Amino acid sequence: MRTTAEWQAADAAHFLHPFTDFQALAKKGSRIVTRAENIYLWDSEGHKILDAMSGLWCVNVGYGQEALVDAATRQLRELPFYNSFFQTTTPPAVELAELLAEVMPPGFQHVFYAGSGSEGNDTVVRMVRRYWDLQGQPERQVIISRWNGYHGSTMAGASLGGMKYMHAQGGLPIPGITHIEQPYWWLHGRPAGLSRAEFGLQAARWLEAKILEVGPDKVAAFIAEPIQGAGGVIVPPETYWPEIQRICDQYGILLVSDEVICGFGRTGNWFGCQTVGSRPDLITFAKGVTSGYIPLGGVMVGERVAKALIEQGGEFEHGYTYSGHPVACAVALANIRLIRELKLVEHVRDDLGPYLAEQFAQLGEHPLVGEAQTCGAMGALLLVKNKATGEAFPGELEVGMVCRGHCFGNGLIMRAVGDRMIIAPPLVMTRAQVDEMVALIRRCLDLTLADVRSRGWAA
Ligand code: PXG
Repeated sequence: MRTTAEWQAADAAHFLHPFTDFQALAKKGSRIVTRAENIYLWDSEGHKILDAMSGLWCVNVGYGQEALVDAATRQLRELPFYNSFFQTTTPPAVELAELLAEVMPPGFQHVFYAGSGSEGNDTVVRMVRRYWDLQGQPERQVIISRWNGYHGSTMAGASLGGMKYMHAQGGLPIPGITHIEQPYWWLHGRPAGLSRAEFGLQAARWLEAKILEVGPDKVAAFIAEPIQGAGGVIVPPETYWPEIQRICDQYGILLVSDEVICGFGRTGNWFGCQTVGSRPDLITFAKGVTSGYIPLGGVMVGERVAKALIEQGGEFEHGYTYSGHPVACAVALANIRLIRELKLVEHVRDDLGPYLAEQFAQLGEHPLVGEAQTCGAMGALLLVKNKATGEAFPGELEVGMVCRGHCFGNGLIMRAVGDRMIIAPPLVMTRAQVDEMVALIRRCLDLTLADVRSRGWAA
């Protein structure tokens, strides 16, 4: 076995990591994660780490689930690959399509497979525009999405996403994609003196204003995450989604629910749209569909779009080599069956979610925390300079990164999105493990507070 330093040297010499300053990482050296079990990781130095991010929002059933390993190895022996292009199919791809239709909200009977969430959203763009072509309204091209939404890193995914720093590299967004502001009450509603409920309606009506600005006959779809994930676990006010649904219905535009993070139990229902009460036409999924054990993504296609594509569409000129990959589908089957067997959706809804909400409400009392939010098995703590006034730390101080450093140092993986410290632990997490995680978070908040005080950043 190589030493940590040897792994780091080889890593720096050859591996360009995603979303990374290559030179800075080469200087610092990567953390080498070598194995995992349940909700824990171990690094090459033997440190045990509580993974409160489920890998990258994906390991819903936790690490080390033999049923998934068995499904993969069995399928690798039986039929490691065959395509689904030329009028062929494979048993795992068919069985998974059937099972997805069972667990999806009513009205979803068809799936288009991709290899990732980004690819799924590329499919969404193609499919939405094709749908309107088939309706005889080819001028309906524009897709509306939100600033600080995340929809992936391909050309279409990054364009749909509202990360300006991504748009700045590569000439994005691609044509026909436009953004509205996000339903982030703390940032946009609170300073304006609006209640959460008032702000939720206002934020939804930004969609209506944008539709009217673009021209209702030119708008194809609205895409959004039920709860923003990578944007910082931003839970919208309860008034937001019903109003979004009303607007989509009124103007006849398609609603796309990007459930790459919210899908497969994360919010305490099978899908986030069930938690927020929306009725999407298309659902993008990835991550939790296989608990990240192997890549798979795709789009569930609701009745309205499926009918047009099937009955009027002729050939749909789109697909990927790995659409319906038999090994990925076999793992997804085992994963979804395990989610059912372990009753993980119910566990999040009735036990883990409520308990986490209680614990986060207590963390919300910490002097450094301005706002604590959870939804099912995801949560965020906003770090503020002044708890009484809600004054933020100046962005350049990167206080979230300071806190994240303390988390790493104390065996906890928590993500920093600006000053929001976020978690999305494996859904198998027990109450005792929540206690363990919350004690670690509290310790890291205390260390961060001491740190920012000693730097003179806060009183
Ligand atoms: N949609 C959503 C809602 C996502 O969260 C994607 C699409 C793209 O999926 P792929 O499989 O192409 O990565 C995602 C991915 C982060 C982080 O830092 C989040 C994601 C990916 C990478 C980093 O929180 N989400």
